[in-house]
Amino acid sequence: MSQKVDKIWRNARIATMCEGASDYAALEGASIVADKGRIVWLGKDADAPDYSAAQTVDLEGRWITPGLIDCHTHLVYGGNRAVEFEQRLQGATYEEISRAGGGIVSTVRATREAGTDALIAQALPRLDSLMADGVTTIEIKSGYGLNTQTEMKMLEAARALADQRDVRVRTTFLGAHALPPEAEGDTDAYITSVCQEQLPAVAAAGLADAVDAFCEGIGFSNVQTRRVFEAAEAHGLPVKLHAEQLSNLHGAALAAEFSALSADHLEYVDVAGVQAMQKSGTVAVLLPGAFYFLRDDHLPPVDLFRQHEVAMALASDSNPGSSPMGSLLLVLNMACTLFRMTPVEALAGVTCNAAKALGLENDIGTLEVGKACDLAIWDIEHPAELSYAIGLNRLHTRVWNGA
Ligand code: DI6
Ligand code: FE
Repeated sequence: MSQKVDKIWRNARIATMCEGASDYAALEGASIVADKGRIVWLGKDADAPDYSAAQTVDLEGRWITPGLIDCHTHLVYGGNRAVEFEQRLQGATYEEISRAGGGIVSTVRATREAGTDALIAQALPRLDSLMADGVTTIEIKSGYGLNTQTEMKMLEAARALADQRDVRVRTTFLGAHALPPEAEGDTDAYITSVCQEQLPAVAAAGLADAVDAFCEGIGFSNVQTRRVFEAAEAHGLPVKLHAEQLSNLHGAALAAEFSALSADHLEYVDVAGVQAMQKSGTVAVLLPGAFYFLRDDHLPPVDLFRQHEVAMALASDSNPGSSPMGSLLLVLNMACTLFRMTPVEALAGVTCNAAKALGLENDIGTLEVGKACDLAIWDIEHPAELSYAIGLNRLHTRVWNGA
C-alpha cells in the first residue's frame, strides 16, 4: 500500500543548497514530497517511492530553492527618515545627523509614541514586500525603544507579525543600539540599565531569541559591548553584533570570543577579526543595502572570508535610516555588483548561511529530508537569474511549512 502524504511537487529543478556556497547542488527532473510541514522525500522523479498524495503539482521544469531567509532586519519601527535622506543629499553625513540628535534617536521618538497595533500595521507592508520575494523566515531586532517598555513592545509587535502572516519570525534584543536622549551622555549607566533591567525583563518574558549590540563610535565601545554579551550569556541567550560598519573597534573578535552566531556589516574588519570568526564558526552577515544607501566606499573583505572559509550570509538590514529596503532579491544583485560575490554565494547567503546566522541550520536553509518544507518556486531558467535581475521578481509560488 502506498504511503499517504500531503503534497508532491514534481518535474522541478531543485537547488538544494546542501553544499554551502560552493555549488547549487542541483537536481533536475526532481520531486519534493512534503508531509505535516516537513520534507519527507526528495530526489529524481523516476526514483520516487509510491506515495499517494493529497495534492500533486507538476512544476513544468520550474526551479525550487529553499525559502529565502532575511537574517538581519529592523522591520518594526515608527515613522520614517526621508527628511534625513534629503539632509544627507545636501551634504550632512550619517554620523553628523546621528550626533546632532537625529538618526536612530529620531526613530526612537516615533517608536515610543506608536502603540503595538500601529507598529504592526506599519511593519506589515514591509513584511509583505519581503515575502513577495520568497522570504519564509525573517529576523527582527528591537532597538528603537531603548527603555524596557518600548523594547518589549517592539519585540511583541515582531512576534505578532508571525500570527498575521505565514512566516517564521526570530527576534533579537538590541537595547544597546543607541544612547537614548534621557541617558544624558552617560553611556555606561545606560549599558547598566540594558544589562540589569531591559535584558532580564525581555528574557523573563521569552521575547528574544538572541542579543545584539551596535559596537561603533556612534554606538557602544568594545568594553560596553562585552558587558552586554556577559549579560546575554548569563540569561542563556546567543549573541550577534553590528561590528566594523563605519570603523574598526575589534567587535568581530569580541563577538567570536562569545561564540556569536554572526557578526554583521564588517566593512572595516581586519584579518585578526576574520581569523577569530573562523575559529568560532561565526557567520559574516553582509548588508549591501546599507553600504549602498550610505554611499560607503570601504568594501567588506569578501576574499578574506573566502580564504578563511567564514560563511557569508546576506540580509536586507531593512531599517529607516541606513537601508529602507523591502527586497531581498535586490540584496542578491547588490552583493554581486557591489561586493563581487558570485550568484551561488549570494543564494547561499540568503539560504543555508542565513540559517546558520540564526542558529536554525538544522531546521531550514537547505532542501533535505527532515527539514521544514519552506520553498520558493521560480519562473527562471537558471538560479543565477535571482542575482542577475533588478526589480524583475520571477517568484511563482512561496511555500511555508508545506502549505
Ligand atoms: N547599523 C545600521 O545600519 C542600522 N543600525 C545599526 O546599528 C541603522 C539604524 C538606523 O539608522 O536607524
Ligand atoms: Fe542593522
